[in-house]
Amino acid sequence: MPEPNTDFVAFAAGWAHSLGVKADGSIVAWGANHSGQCDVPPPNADFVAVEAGGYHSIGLKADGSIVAWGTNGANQCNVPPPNAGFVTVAAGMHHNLGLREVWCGDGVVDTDEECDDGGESTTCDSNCTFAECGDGTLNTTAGEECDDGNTQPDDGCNATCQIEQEPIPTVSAWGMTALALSLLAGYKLYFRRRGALR
Ligand SMILES: [Ca+2]
Ligand SMILES: [Ca+2]
Ligand SMILES: [Ca+2]
Ligand SMILES: [Ca+2]
Repeated sequence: MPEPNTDFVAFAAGWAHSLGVKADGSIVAWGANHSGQCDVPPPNADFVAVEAGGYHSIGLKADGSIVAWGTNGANQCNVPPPNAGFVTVAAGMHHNLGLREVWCGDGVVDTDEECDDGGESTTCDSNCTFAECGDGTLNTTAGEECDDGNTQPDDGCNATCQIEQEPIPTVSAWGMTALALSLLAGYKLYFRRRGALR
Protein backbone atom coordinates (compact mmCIF):
# COMPACT_ATOMS: atom_id res chain seq x y z
CA MET A 1 0.00 0.00 0.00
CA PRO A 2 1.46 3.35 -1.01
CA GLU A 3 2.40 5.79 1.71
CA PRO A 4 1.18 8.03 3.25
CA ASN A 5 -1.67 5.86 4.49
CA THR A 6 -3.81 8.79 5.56
CA ASP A 7 -6.71 10.98 4.43
CA PHE A 8 -8.69 8.21 2.75
CA VAL A 9 -12.44 8.79 2.58
CA ALA A 10 -13.48 5.77 0.47
CA PHE A 11 -11.98 2.57 -0.80
CA ALA A 12 -12.72 -0.48 -2.95
CA ALA A 13 -11.11 -3.81 -3.71
CA GLY A 14 -11.16 -5.75 -6.96
CA TRP A 15 -9.93 -9.24 -7.80
CA ALA A 16 -6.31 -8.36 -7.15
CA HIS A 17 -6.16 -4.60 -6.90
CA SER A 18 -7.26 -1.92 -4.46
CA LEU A 19 -8.27 1.70 -4.70
CA GLY A 20 -8.73 4.50 -2.25
CA VAL A 21 -10.15 8.02 -2.60
CA LYS A 22 -8.31 10.70 -0.70
CA ALA A 23 -9.92 13.73 0.89
CA ASP A 24 -8.44 15.91 -1.87
CA GLY A 25 -10.42 13.98 -4.51
CA SER A 26 -7.53 11.96 -5.92
CA ILE A 27 -7.47 8.18 -6.21
CA VAL A 28 -4.61 5.98 -5.11
CA ALA A 29 -4.48 2.51 -6.70
CA TRP A 30 -2.23 -0.46 -6.05
CA GLY A 31 -2.00 -4.18 -6.71
CA ALA A 32 -2.33 -6.11 -9.98
CA ASN A 33 -2.13 -3.78 -12.95
CA HIS A 34 -1.90 -6.07 -15.99
CA SER A 35 -5.05 -4.48 -17.46
CA GLY A 36 -4.28 -0.94 -16.40
CA GLN A 37 -6.80 -1.16 -13.58
CA CYS A 38 -4.47 0.88 -11.38
CA ASP A 39 -3.77 3.58 -13.97
CA VAL A 40 -6.19 6.32 -13.02
CA PRO A 41 -6.77 8.49 -16.12
CA PRO A 42 -5.74 12.11 -15.69
CA PRO A 43 -6.86 14.42 -14.27
CA ASN A 44 -6.80 12.39 -11.08
CA ALA A 45 -8.96 14.86 -9.17
CA ASP A 46 -12.54 15.59 -8.07
CA PHE A 47 -13.40 11.96 -7.32
CA VAL A 48 -16.01 11.35 -4.63
CA ALA A 49 -16.34 7.58 -4.88
CA VAL A 50 -14.54 4.60 -6.37
CA GLU A 51 -15.51 1.04 -7.18
CA ALA A 52 -13.40 -1.90 -8.27
CA GLY A 53 -14.44 -4.53 -10.78
CA GLY A 54 -12.52 -7.71 -11.45
CA TYR A 55 -9.88 -6.08 -13.61
CA HIS A 56 -11.32 -2.62 -14.08
CA SER A 57 -12.08 0.39 -11.89
CA ILE A 58 -14.66 3.15 -11.95
CA GLY A 59 -14.61 6.50 -10.24
CA LEU A 60 -17.47 8.90 -9.65
CA LYS A 61 -16.63 12.56 -10.06
CA ALA A 62 -18.17 15.43 -8.15
CA ASP A 63 -19.88 16.66 -11.34
CA GLY A 64 -21.83 13.39 -11.61
CA SER A 65 -19.78 11.84 -14.40
CA ILE A 66 -18.15 8.42 -14.29
CA VAL A 67 -14.58 7.60 -15.30
CA ALA A 68 -13.74 3.96 -16.02
CA TRP A 69 -10.40 2.30 -16.72
CA GLY A 70 -8.79 -1.10 -16.93
CA THR A 71 -9.83 -4.11 -18.96
CA ASN A 72 -12.64 -3.41 -21.39
CA GLY A 73 -13.38 -6.82 -22.83
CA ALA A 74 -17.03 -6.57 -21.87
CA ASN A 75 -17.34 -2.84 -22.62
CA GLN A 76 -17.30 -2.26 -18.88
CA CYS A 77 -15.29 0.93 -19.39
CA ASN A 78 -17.65 2.44 -21.98
CA VAL A 79 -20.05 4.48 -19.88
CA PRO A 80 -23.31 4.82 -21.84
CA PRO A 81 -24.31 8.39 -22.61
CA PRO A 82 -25.39 10.63 -21.09
CA ASN A 83 -22.49 10.34 -18.68
CA ALA A 84 -23.98 12.81 -16.22
CA GLY A 85 -26.16 13.00 -13.16
CA PHE A 86 -24.76 9.94 -11.41
CA VAL A 87 -24.98 9.87 -7.63
CA THR A 88 -23.98 6.28 -6.89
CA VAL A 89 -21.92 3.67 -8.75
CA ALA A 90 -21.24 -0.02 -8.29
CA ALA A 91 -18.93 -2.43 -10.08
CA GLY A 92 -19.26 -6.15 -10.66
CA MET A 93 -16.65 -8.54 -11.98
CA HIS A 94 -17.25 -7.49 -15.60
CA HIS A 95 -20.01 -4.87 -15.40
CA ASN A 96 -21.07 -1.68 -13.63
CA LEU A 97 -24.20 -0.02 -12.38
CA GLY A 98 -24.89 3.66 -11.92
CA LEU A 99 -27.77 5.44 -10.29
CA ARG A 100 -28.69 8.66 -12.02
CA GLU A 101 -30.67 11.54 -10.60
CA VAL A 102 -32.47 13.54 -13.28
CA TRP A 103 -33.90 17.02 -13.19
CA CYS A 104 -34.76 19.89 -15.48
CA GLY A 105 -31.58 21.89 -15.85
CA ASP A 106 -29.10 19.02 -15.66
CA GLY A 107 -28.27 19.46 -19.32
CA VAL A 108 -29.64 16.03 -20.26
CA VAL A 109 -32.97 15.59 -22.05
CA ASP A 110 -34.86 13.22 -19.79
CA THR A 111 -38.33 11.70 -20.05
CA ASP A 112 -41.03 14.40 -19.96
CA GLU A 113 -38.54 17.06 -21.11
CA GLU A 114 -38.72 18.56 -24.59
CA CYS A 115 -35.19 19.89 -24.21
CA ASP A 116 -32.61 20.58 -21.51
CA ASP A 117 -29.73 22.90 -22.17
CA GLY A 118 -28.87 23.28 -18.49
CA GLY A 119 -30.83 26.53 -18.29
CA GLU A 120 -32.37 29.05 -20.63
CA SER A 121 -31.00 28.94 -24.18
CA THR A 122 -32.04 30.32 -27.56
CA THR A 123 -34.06 27.18 -28.25
CA CYS A 124 -34.99 25.90 -24.79
CA ASP A 125 -36.82 27.52 -21.88
CA SER A 126 -35.64 27.13 -18.29
CA ASN A 127 -38.65 24.84 -17.71
CA CYS A 128 -37.32 22.36 -20.30
CA THR A 129 -39.92 23.14 -22.96
CA PHE A 130 -39.06 24.53 -26.39
CA ALA A 131 -38.63 28.29 -26.59
CA GLU A 132 -41.63 29.69 -28.41
CA CYS A 133 -43.22 33.11 -28.58
CA GLY A 134 -46.71 32.88 -27.08
CA ASP A 135 -46.09 29.97 -24.73
CA GLY A 136 -46.32 32.26 -21.71
CA THR A 137 -42.70 31.68 -20.66
CA LEU A 138 -40.41 34.65 -20.99
CA ASN A 139 -37.08 33.70 -22.59
CA THR A 140 -34.88 36.75 -22.97
CA THR A 141 -32.01 34.63 -24.29
CA ALA A 142 -34.25 33.75 -27.24
CA GLY A 143 -34.87 37.46 -27.82
CA GLU A 144 -38.25 37.78 -26.14
CA GLU A 145 -38.97 41.10 -24.42
CA CYS A 146 -42.31 39.82 -23.19
CA ASP A 147 -44.53 36.77 -23.50
CA ASP A 148 -48.16 37.25 -22.62
CA GLY A 149 -49.15 33.74 -23.65
CA ASN A 150 -50.45 34.70 -27.07
CA THR A 151 -49.26 35.99 -30.42
CA GLN A 152 -51.92 38.69 -30.71
CA PRO A 153 -50.64 42.24 -31.25
CA ASP A 154 -52.07 45.46 -29.74
CA ASP A 155 -52.16 44.13 -26.18
CA GLY A 156 -48.77 45.41 -25.05
CA CYS A 157 -46.83 42.42 -26.38
CA ASN A 158 -46.75 41.85 -30.10
CA ALA A 159 -46.75 38.72 -32.27
CA THR A 160 -42.98 38.32 -32.02
CA CYS A 161 -42.89 38.88 -28.24
CA GLN A 162 -41.58 42.43 -28.41
CA ILE A 163 -42.99 45.10 -26.09
CA GLU A 164 -45.40 47.41 -27.87
CA GLN A 165 -44.96 51.11 -27.15
CA GLU A 166 -47.99 53.09 -25.96
CA PRO A 167 -48.94 55.73 -28.56
CA ILE A 168 -47.72 59.12 -27.23
CA PRO A 169 -50.33 61.91 -27.65
CA THR A 170 -48.97 64.75 -29.85
CA VAL A 171 -50.28 68.17 -30.73
CA SER A 172 -49.66 69.01 -34.33
CA ALA A 173 -48.01 72.25 -35.40
CA TRP A 174 -51.16 72.95 -37.35
CA GLY A 175 -53.26 72.64 -34.21
CA MET A 176 -50.96 74.94 -32.27
CA THR A 177 -50.98 77.49 -35.02
CA ALA A 178 -54.75 77.35 -35.25
CA LEU A 179 -55.03 77.74 -31.50
CA ALA A 180 -52.64 80.70 -31.48
CA LEU A 181 -54.43 82.34 -34.41
CA SER A 182 -57.84 81.92 -32.82
CA LEU A 183 -56.54 83.37 -29.53
CA LEU A 184 -55.03 86.26 -31.43
CA ALA A 185 -58.26 86.78 -33.31
CA GLY A 186 -60.17 86.74 -30.01
CA TYR A 187 -57.88 89.38 -28.48
CA LYS A 188 -58.10 91.54 -31.57
CA LEU A 189 -61.89 91.37 -31.45
CA TYR A 190 -61.87 92.18 -27.73
CA PHE A 191 -59.64 95.19 -28.08
CA ARG A 192 -61.50 96.39 -31.16
CA ARG A 193 -64.76 96.23 -29.23
CA ARG A 194 -63.19 98.01 -26.25
CA GLY A 195 -61.86 100.66 -28.60
CA ALA A 196 -65.23 100.98 -30.24
CA LEU A 197 -66.90 101.47 -26.87
CA ARG A 198 -64.66 104.36 -25.95
CA1 LIG B 1 -32.94 16.93 -17.59
CA1 LIG C 1 -41.69 26.82 -23.79
CA1 LIG D 1 -41.76 32.27 -24.80
CA1 LIG E 1 -49.85 39.68 -27.27
